[in-house]
Amino acid sequence: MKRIQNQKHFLISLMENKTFVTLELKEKVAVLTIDRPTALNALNATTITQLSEALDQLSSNKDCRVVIITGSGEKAFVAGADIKEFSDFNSSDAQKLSVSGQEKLFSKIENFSKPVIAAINGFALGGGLELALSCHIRYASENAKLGLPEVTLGLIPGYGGTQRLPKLVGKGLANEMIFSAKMISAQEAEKIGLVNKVTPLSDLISQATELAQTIAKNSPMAIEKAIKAVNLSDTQEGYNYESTAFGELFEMEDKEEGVSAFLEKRKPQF
Ligand code: CO8
Repeated sequence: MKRIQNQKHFLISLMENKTFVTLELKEKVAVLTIDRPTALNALNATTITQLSEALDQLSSNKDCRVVIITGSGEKAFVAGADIKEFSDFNSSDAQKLSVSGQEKLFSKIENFSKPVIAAINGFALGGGLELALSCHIRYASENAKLGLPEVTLGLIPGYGGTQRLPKLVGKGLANEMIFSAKMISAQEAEKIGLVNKVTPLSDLISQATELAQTIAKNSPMAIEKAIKAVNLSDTQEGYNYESTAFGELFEMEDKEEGVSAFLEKRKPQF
């Protein structure tokens, strides 16, 4: 693992040889960039492992409050799982790849203790859209195209797409996207709630960072519990968790600071 210090920010290159992910941490916001432009940033096993390791580092790093995931270049966020890597797999290999990807990366992101924002800077297809779906918030650039083309390969989404997409856009629209394999534009994605905001490509990272910095001012203890509560939405367990977490926060230091600051008419320092 290679660490490069520069004046403005801290750049960590993950693994000496094949570095497919870079991490930049600045003013409490980490940007993870998937960097395999010749394969349109497709997710091979090494990239999944490097993303997973970067998240583990950020999980325990108190200087990081929010993570942004994006792709390198101007063409693709991630054009899917690496088709070349799994083309010869048998049933058991494929199932293992799906399960290990979910554990190592997709579920890890969804259940991460800090907000993760996908900055979709181009194609988000198959496993690439599934990666964005596992993030807590999605911003997209005007040139982005989103879709789940797996059925054109005789497959179905294997990194949680059949589960997360219906929750976000409803079953009907999810079925249409999955069965037709059609790509939709960033603007259509915004209309159906698949992305929160569409920006010019040149503004994508700055606008995602602006949101991240707004979030970073708020209580990390409360946000961690909010992520968990929202992830449990639509289940009875979710309502129970929300009440329990709400109670627990009353005995935590961030609530003391937040409420005191309000009463003293000043900004809280978390
Ligand atoms: N995997 C591997 N390589 C890829 C991928 C990919 N998903 N996408 C693009 N590439 C490569 C191309 O092969 C090409 O490489 P080369 O120059 O060596 O031939 C390079 O990237 C550039 O791509 P194109 O020349 O095709 O670029 P175009 O601008 O003509 O087309 C597209 C762009 C439309 C994005 C096109 O590349 C494309 O259709 N890509 C495949 C998209 C796709 O089907 N994605 C879904 C993959 S399946 C998946 O994600 C399953 C997830 C669940 C897995 C669960 C575990 C098993």
